[in-house]
Amino acid sequence: MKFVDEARITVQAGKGGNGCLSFRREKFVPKGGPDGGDGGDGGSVFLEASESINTLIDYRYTRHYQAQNGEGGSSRNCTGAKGEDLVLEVPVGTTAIDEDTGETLGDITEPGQRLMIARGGFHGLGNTRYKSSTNQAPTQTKPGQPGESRNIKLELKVLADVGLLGLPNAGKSTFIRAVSAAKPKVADYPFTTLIPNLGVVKIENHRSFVVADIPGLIPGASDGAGLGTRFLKHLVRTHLLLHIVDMAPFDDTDPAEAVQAIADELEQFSPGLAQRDRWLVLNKLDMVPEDEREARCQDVISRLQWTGPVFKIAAINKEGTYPLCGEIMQYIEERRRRAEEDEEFAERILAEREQVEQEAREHIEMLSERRRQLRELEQDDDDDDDYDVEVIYTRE
Ligand SMILES: Nc1nc2c(ncn2[C@@H]2O[C@H](COP(=O)(O)OP(=O)(O)OP(=O)(O)O)[C@@H](O)[C@H]2O)c(=O)[nH]1
Ligand SMILES: [Mg+2]
Repeated sequence: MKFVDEARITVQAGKGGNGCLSFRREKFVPKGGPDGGDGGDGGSVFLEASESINTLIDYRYTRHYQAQNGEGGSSRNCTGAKGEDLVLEVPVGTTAIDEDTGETLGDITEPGQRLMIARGGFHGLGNTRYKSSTNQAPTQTKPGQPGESRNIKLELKVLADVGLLGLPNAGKSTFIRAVSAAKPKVADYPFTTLIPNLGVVKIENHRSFVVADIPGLIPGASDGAGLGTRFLKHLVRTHLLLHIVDMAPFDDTDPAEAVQAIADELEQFSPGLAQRDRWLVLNKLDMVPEDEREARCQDVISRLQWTGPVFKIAAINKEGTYPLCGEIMQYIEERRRRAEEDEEFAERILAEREQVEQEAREHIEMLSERRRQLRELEQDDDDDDDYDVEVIYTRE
């Protein structure tokens, strides 16, 4: 699922330093010539692509960015120092748009690529520059130019790093509300979420990941029951799946059976996706009396013979969600790092993705083929009806 992450910032490049008005005054040099130096250029503002950032969330918190001004020139023909450039790190894939003109300033597509989004002001000129044969003592100087100022919209198409799985009502949307600024609808009835939505989870500066909340799955979903499994295709590119389990279902569904049912649907949809790392997130523990919690969790874990990571949370009051997000962030960073260092690992991830993509496509095609056949059958049934009527008619 492509989701556009946006941030609006204002950038101000540095002003150029003013030129200096000065004359050489030394002992024995009563009428020294002009010696006012030029100013320094103002610093510019750049975007630079970084592979270690994958969302624009930091730019929603700090919105104004200013590069340094150039210093003014001084006497003895000293040129002022150039203002330092300001480099803003953004994820690969970011597009910068000038909000006021609508003009696209550029796309950042390669790691390390730089794009200037506000040019620093040109330096001013000192009076030395104006010396000529006819003017030996110029008093003219030029001030530094102002730096460019722009309102910039940053846009990034993000993909989910983490996918949420679970029965309807398990608390998937509540979880995404607890950990991100996304506000999907939450309600105490199944199928509240009808379309997938994404949330960006910020751990700290430059550390964030994206979670996809998809509609709940029910047994038979891979055959089209409920809203079906087609939304699972949005999880193809995730690194990790969180399996959210309602530990206090009002209809007394067995949580272990609920987990197994979803795992079966996942397997039907794509065996490759079923192999992906999946963490168990036992939710709504605020509804379980404290002295029963451990036993109830343990019971589910042992009946599932679950050996992977397990987290115990109450999404509604954010209990346990912060440590979970910390672990997710670490896991994703670790995978990214490994993919950078270990070529074989990176290739394996790609191959797995392709396999899942292929399986997802085949499954979705199979379902639409089946629907087509069903429609044809219904059509045939209609024909039969017509036929029956005809027979009755001839008999009469
Ligand atoms: N007590 C309690 N209630 C919760 C918790 N998490 C979610 N709920 C409630 O469970 C109900 C379902 O939550 P949702 O977040 O809408 O569930 P969902 O998994 O997104 O459901 P669908 O969108 O239908 O698939 C809501 O009434 C939530 O308030 C929790 O930790 N504790
Ligand atoms: Mg929901």
